[in-house]
Amino acid sequence: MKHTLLLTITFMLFMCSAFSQSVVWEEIFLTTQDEWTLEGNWTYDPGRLWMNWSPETPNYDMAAISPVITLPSEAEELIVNQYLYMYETSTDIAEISIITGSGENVLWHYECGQEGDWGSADGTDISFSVTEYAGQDVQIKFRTWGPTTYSWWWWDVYRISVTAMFDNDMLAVEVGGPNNINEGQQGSWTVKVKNVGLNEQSDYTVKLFSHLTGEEIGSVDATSSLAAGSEEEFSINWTPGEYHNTCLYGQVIMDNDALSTNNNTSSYFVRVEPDISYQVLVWDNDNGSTNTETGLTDALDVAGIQYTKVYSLPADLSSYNMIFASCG
Ligand SMILES: [Ca+2]
Ligand SMILES: [Ca+2]
Repeated sequence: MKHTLLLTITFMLFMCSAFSQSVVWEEIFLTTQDEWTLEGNWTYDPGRLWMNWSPETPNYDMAAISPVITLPSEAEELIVNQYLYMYETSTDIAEISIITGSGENVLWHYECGQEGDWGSADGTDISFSVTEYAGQDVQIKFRTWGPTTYSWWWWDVYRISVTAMFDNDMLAVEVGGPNNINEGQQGSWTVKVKNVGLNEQSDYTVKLFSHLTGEEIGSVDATSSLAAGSEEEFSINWTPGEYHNTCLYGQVIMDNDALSTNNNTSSYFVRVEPDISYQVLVWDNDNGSTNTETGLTDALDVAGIQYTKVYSLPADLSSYNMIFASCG
């Protein structure tokens, strides 16, 4: 009985921590990585940091070392999203370490030359507790060594993040609703928020803004309590005036919120249609290629703009106000 109870409590604590972590630092390698130290075959491409087998190098020992990361006192986990892709069996080693003011500790030691590939090609998470380094300045080090880089294909690192667990932290998740509406017409958008802290919350406000004008579209106060790890959606109405394109974003505001970097959602495109009718033609003229025009039609679809798609150009184009052609 005691054991069952203890297990249940441990499980609940684990569940709670798993649902209540805030991302306090994240790197997804979309911009140049000047602040990283990249040795040997480690390099950067938009979307990943990676070590390639080429140029073939004997007796190699190559590391990629992150800039200094200041871990908050509530730091919980380091999460690495990666893929190790091996070519042949050998004695190569891959390691992930954490460098602190007092030295270097190995978090992960993997005999890649023997064990082979690790993770899936589009990235698999591996996580490490960093509670013992909380409050410190650290660096993350990816290192591999062995007889020759020829035994590798490559090692991809797609994303590195550090999570923390705060008592009070609200997260603005996303905006939902129409992408296309007529000027003067009322629409309703939702802002989803999540309580990623440990405490229940009831005293917070959710707002919706337009990027183009900076206008605050609406504001709603929470009326009930939100448990740790739970999400809630708030509806906000908007009757846009003149036609324009904009992006909306949601915001959550709470007095004692511990982390402000997660209080805004990403942008949500909205097109306010003018009160005129117009005809759009998409001429798919790419010799049967199926994807040449999709960037175009996807953009029109997202904007909610109706169009007629044809494979040969009509003789009479006088009814169209806009004509797009894909060539190939
Ligand atoms: Ca927050
Ligand atoms: Ca086509």
